[in-house]
Amino acid sequence: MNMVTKARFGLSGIQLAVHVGTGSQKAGGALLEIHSPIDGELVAAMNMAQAKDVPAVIDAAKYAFRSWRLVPAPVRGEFVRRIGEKARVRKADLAEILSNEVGKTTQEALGEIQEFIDVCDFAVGLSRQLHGLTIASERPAHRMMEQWHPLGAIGVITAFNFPVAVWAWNAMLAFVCGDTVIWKPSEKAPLCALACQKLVNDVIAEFDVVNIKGLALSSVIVGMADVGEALCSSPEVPLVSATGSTGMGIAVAQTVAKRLGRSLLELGGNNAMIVAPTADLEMAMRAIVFAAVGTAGQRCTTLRRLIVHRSQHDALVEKLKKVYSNLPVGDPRVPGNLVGPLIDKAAFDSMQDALTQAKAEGGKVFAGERVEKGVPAKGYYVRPALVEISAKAKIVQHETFAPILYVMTYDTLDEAIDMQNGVPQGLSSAIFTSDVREAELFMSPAGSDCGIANVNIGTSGAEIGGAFGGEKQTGGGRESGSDAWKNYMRRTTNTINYSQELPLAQGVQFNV
Ligand code: UN1
Repeated sequence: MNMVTKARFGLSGIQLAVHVGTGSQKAGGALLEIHSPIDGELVAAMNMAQAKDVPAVIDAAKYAFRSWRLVPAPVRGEFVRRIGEKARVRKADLAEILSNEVGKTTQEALGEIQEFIDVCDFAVGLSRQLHGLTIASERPAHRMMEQWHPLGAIGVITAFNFPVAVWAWNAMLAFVCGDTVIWKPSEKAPLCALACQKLVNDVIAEFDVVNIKGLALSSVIVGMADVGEALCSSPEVPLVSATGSTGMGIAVAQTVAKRLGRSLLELGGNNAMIVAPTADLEMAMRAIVFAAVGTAGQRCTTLRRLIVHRSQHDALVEKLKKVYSNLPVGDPRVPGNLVGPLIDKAAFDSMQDALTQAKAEGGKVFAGERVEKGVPAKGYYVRPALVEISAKAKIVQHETFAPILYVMTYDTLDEAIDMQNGVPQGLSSAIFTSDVREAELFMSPAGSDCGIANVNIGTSGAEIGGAFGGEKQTGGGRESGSDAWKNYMRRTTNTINYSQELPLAQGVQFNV
């Protein structure tokens, strides 16, 4: 029930002043001001929801679930198809909001909206493939099968850096699975959420296959941690999918586990790439730069550690320094600029703190300073940093959400794999090699311990078709493609007896 009270920038007709959820009260929480990271200007202000507003939103989503779960899955797919159609038509508008709100380059913002469109397509196909198994029964004239049923009103908590794509990975799958969705976006990126909600609301209003008018299939609650906490602690919310820092994920996991709910976590990454002796350096260099400085280092898949074979180290570092010196840093809406601003001052400060610590631990820091010339005033623009450092340095164990690339050397692949795996996080990883044995070893059980292990491409920019997520402190969840849909459903095992006897399993005799 957040009302945008002010909104700047040409939203080309996406009306942001939407009521969210189904309640009629205006949110009465603190005023949230959204300043664009591009130039620090105030772009919108709205009152936030509070924890006490959450139960009404959950009730509405639960009420909607009772009908939505009975709509045939392919019809739910048609609903998602129409969302995807609207997203196609409004791609440029959505990308504009995204770029203004979180500071992504226009190209990357368009890419994120494309990810939304792609996952809609994926979910439409899925709506006819929510398959269960049939299982051979040990008893005569018995049949066993599994069915997947809708789960309920689920919570989706998203981070500022991929506010649209990550919601879409969850929500589009959840919709075809028959769930309803309560979305708590980052308070740093509520406008994207409101724009997406508007799009979904339009599809609901126009839907003519079954009547879903007025149903809260999708709700957005803009608020602070108390709102997330209320969502996580409610036994009415069977699943909470959360993306963000490891600290936030631990809090979510503990709150949800206390009531034995399910959580699906996609948390911090500390992604590494191994550059082997046979790597194509030119290709590796392009992959490294996109992965390390794209989105100003603010992806969970951002390349943070480069593990280079000693024979390649000097040539590669020299190439990288040249490229880093000339990276076009500036207004992300200006074509050609590749590095936009950091999200806010706190992000800038934590980058500087990490660089100070790296120096204290013997790291050789190249660049990383604030850029103030030729960029909009008040934005926190930086020149991405390269840091030559030992893998043993403590700072290397941390994910700093900024463009810092730690560079280390190795001699044997086993040593490189140990370095790659030797951090608490386990999201994405890559190797550049032309040696098939090295590539296979890297992907084998003795290789990378991450959820994503790539060969001859970077760590970021995953396609939606694969399951996305990682191990260890990354939280273990898988979203988006493959069989991630199973997270959003509950499984029932059915045993059906079509005989006139009542044999017991395991041959147990129990003669009544
Ligand atoms: C994230 O940073 O939370 O693989 C998601 C990627 C994007 C998604 C990133 N497709 O980099």
